[in-house]
Amino acid sequence: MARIKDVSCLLALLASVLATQELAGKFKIIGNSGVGAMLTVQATPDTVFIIDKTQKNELQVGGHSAWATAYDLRTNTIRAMDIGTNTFCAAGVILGNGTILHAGGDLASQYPMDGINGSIDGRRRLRLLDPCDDGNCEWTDRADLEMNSPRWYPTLEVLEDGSTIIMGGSVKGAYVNPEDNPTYEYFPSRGADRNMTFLARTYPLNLYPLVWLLPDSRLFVQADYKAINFDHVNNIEQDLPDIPYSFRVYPASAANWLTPLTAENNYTHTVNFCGGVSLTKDELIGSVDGPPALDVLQVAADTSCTSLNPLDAKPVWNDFEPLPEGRIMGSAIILPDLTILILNGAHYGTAGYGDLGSASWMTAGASYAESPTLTPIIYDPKRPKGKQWSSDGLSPSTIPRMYHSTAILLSDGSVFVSGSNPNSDVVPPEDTKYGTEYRVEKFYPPYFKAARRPRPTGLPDSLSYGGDPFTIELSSDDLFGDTKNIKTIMVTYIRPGSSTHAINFAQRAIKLQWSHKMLDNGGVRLSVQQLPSPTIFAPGPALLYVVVAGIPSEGKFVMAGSGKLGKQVVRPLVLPLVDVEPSASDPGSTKPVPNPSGNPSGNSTASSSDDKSANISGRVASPATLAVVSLLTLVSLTLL
Ligand SMILES: [Cu+2]
Repeated sequence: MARIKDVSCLLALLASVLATQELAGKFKIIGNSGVGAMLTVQATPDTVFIIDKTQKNELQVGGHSAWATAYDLRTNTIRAMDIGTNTFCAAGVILGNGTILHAGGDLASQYPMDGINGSIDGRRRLRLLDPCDDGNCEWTDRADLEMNSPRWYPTLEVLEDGSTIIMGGSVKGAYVNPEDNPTYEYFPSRGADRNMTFLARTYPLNLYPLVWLLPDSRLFVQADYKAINFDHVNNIEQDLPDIPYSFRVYPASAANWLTPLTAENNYTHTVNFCGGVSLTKDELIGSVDGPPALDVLQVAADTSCTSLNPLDAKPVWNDFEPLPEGRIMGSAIILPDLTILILNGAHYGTAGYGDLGSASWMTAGASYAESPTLTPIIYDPKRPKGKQWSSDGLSPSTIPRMYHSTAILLSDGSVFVSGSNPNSDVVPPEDTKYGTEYRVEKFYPPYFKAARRPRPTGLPDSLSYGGDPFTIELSSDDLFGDTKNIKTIMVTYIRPGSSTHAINFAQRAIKLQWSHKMLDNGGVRLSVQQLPSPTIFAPGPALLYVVVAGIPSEGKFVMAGSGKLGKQVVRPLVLPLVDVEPSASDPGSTKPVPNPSGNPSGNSTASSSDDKSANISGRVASPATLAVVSLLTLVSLTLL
């Protein structure tokens, strides 16, 4: 009996492995968010926290409609969470101590709701959550925890001490900024609001300014067609060239990301924008609180992609391969193999929505966007020109993800895709073209083809700034039985960020250098560098992956820095010792063969296009087949 039970367990395991392999490149509907997923964030292994605006969701909590849930990834079930203030179009980050901060929002219940479903003015509110997987954490949403001033559509970016800057926003909601708040402040507070000229100069196209922390502690900031490097401590703005072709900030909502930071690219910070809306401010805006000045449903989304190194001596915008199809509201997700996935969004229009009937051209319900971009696309700069963007092997979603959609990378390497609600309240899908969407999907990138994922051991719980390397081990099976795969190993550390409005606040990735030593059992021990500095990778939790032959391990949430807010200890970075190449005749060799790059995979975005490791489909098939064969062998051995 025991043997039959073992066999059935193995067969069940094999079936589930094969079923997951089948999902590579596809979407799968996994559950229901309970509330509109306007913002999603994950900071513990098994739970995604979801925040909506105040609206009449059927799900109830505390005697009113819920507008926040915790989504359990183990069971695909939700728990309603009680937030009393209006969270409409706020922003979120994970602070350096692992606490989630959600800041800003809109006026109390300005939408057609009954008193029971009303909310409190959320424009100044700071909501905090110490995330958990056991169902025992709740949002702190208290009147004594507020910002200096009201902020609807503010931007958050985590700073090198794990605190956050809170930048800009509007005093109240509209299509674009109707009543500017051109100031910034911090959490924890550093005192009164400080004026920011750039925000005044980019009004009214300055909602959710696009911001990244730079290695010199300044911030790159982009809004309207303008960009600056911003010394927020001394309030000094350095003008950068205008961004070409189209505006990228909300409501153009171009896909945007920071190039993964690697030793090969010298941790050069490169900001990237793809898509958007190629209109001038005057063409787009009639009045700041009215609908767009023209029929935006006829305005095709831009295809251009452009990037900038803000700290270059003479920064210039560099075009790179355009998108094969124009896209607004695309969410750019840095995957564990450091390719860039873009999904969600639309072919025409802009972000936002209006009151039905407020413009004669409104034929997509309340939505200012039309024609969903259902097919995801992956950018890999190591592929040949003309193929760097590719949807090969990727299937479209069946669910339009229009305005108020979200996407975040999960620890298993899949992407949690949710939201879409270009409506002022809950509207069932049967009542309008783009209704309130509660269905949650996972998108499975191509590496899910693998039958087995690497299972590194010895992953640390935290990374320091500088200091000695840490040690991890991979087995022979983790190398898919082939020591040649050692040269493909990447250790990547990714902060998925907090997703809202096609922005993942604080998303960034770094590739860590390593050296290796063969073990007698055919495995390998890696010595891996710590983080270079808190301005390059700010404190707080992020996912650590080990990628072999393009197949990532499960990511582990690992704390960057001390786990506390405040100045971080930074020590000299000790790089891993000179690498030791494996030798076919002597796998345990310690022959000191220098490794010129310090990391043999060479997987930086600046790498040459002939690096075969970039070919995802090519590198997945072999190990996947091997692993299925070994599992089948195990099954047949058990049967004997
Ligand atoms: Cu919004």
